Amino acid sequence: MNINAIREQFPILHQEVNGHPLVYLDSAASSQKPRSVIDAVNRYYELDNANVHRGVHTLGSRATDAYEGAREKVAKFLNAGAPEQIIFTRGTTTALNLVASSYARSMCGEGDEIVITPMEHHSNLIPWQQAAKATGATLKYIPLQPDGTISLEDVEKTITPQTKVVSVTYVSNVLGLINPIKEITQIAHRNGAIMVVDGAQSTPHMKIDLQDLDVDFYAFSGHKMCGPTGIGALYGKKSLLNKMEPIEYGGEMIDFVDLYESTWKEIPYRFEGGTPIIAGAVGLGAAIDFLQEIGLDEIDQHERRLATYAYEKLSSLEGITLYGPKQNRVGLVTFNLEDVHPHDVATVLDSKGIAIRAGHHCCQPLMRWLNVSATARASFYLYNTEDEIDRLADALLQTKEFFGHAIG
Ligand code: 7TS
Repeated sequence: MNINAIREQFPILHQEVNGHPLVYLDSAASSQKPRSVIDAVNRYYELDNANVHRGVHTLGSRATDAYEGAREKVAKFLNAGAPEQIIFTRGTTTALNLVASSYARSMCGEGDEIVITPMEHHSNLIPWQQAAKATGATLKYIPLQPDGTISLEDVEKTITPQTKVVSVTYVSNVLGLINPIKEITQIAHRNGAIMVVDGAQSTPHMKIDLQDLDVDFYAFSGHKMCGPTGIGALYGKKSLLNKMEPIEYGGEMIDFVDLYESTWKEIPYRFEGGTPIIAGAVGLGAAIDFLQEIGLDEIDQHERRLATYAYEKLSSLEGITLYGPKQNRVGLVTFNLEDVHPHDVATVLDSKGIAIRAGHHCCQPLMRWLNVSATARASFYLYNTEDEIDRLADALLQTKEFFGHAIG
């Protein structure tokens, strides 16, 4: 991977922030966008913009082709099978809410179980809490090992024949670890449960093969993988999607409407009520082209190298605590500096042009499990370099010294 050539393609990276060259280490929150994605969205608005699936005019056909072409790209990118198994949504949050509201609420009842983990992002936790409350099902958690990983013995113990849904994140946005999704899926299926995967932090960084994983639903966001905000998707197995009721009603999703009764279109359209996110889908398609041209395996390896480098570099700092396992981690490092609040760490780093995230990362139960109220997190993507990690480490050293003097 030629990092300089890649960086050249991201206009936003070439600026100074607070008098220093920008070091963007917050891609787990949202990634930056390459010129090709920005241009694809602009080009769509400049040349092809119209509503989809209705007009007989030329722009309407071009817009429809662009939108449906993006769906095909997503399906191929994830090895999803058929394009109609891809439902465009606003992102991971909307996709997971769709499964929890439509599938889980109609399939779960008293005595049934929904199984998740304490490391879930709120987007993969609250929808299941609410579904459990609405249906009388029991919400159960696979416990975490001391380093934050989950063991397959615990998965075997937690999932039972009463379990209807298991929903787990592929990659933790705090611990940086990769969960054994294929194995958990097999255990879920053996017990007659369906497997839902939160792919928000995996899709941007590693090759995903949904047919090989055999998961039932998979959710992800475009904005974390070089695409625009406001677009993502839910993948579902056809047999399950065909059984599901829409959760939004209106234009685009109907077949026949009468005064008192209506029927729905086939999948995926029945889940895409209203004018869809056309320009967003076009941008997502361009992001997929961009990532595939570089190669997901290359990106994955580059990030693992950065994560290992960052883990080693940061762990040599005195008074730092790093969270999550040392091995098998993707491109992020979550940490705390002794006696310095993570918000103060992020503020000092920002003054040096370094963007990291501080807070609970939408994982309050996980913060409680870690026994902290918040952490700092540096997250990497294909455009980050080892030099930038050196700048992070130097800035953290200065932060420690600054606060050490302030306290002392
Ligand atoms: N699931 C995981 C694992 C995530 O990391 C996020 C966003 C979401 C779901 C929600 O994605 P959205 O696109 O629908 O918002 N995570 C983060 C983060 O770690 N910092 O900011 C957003």
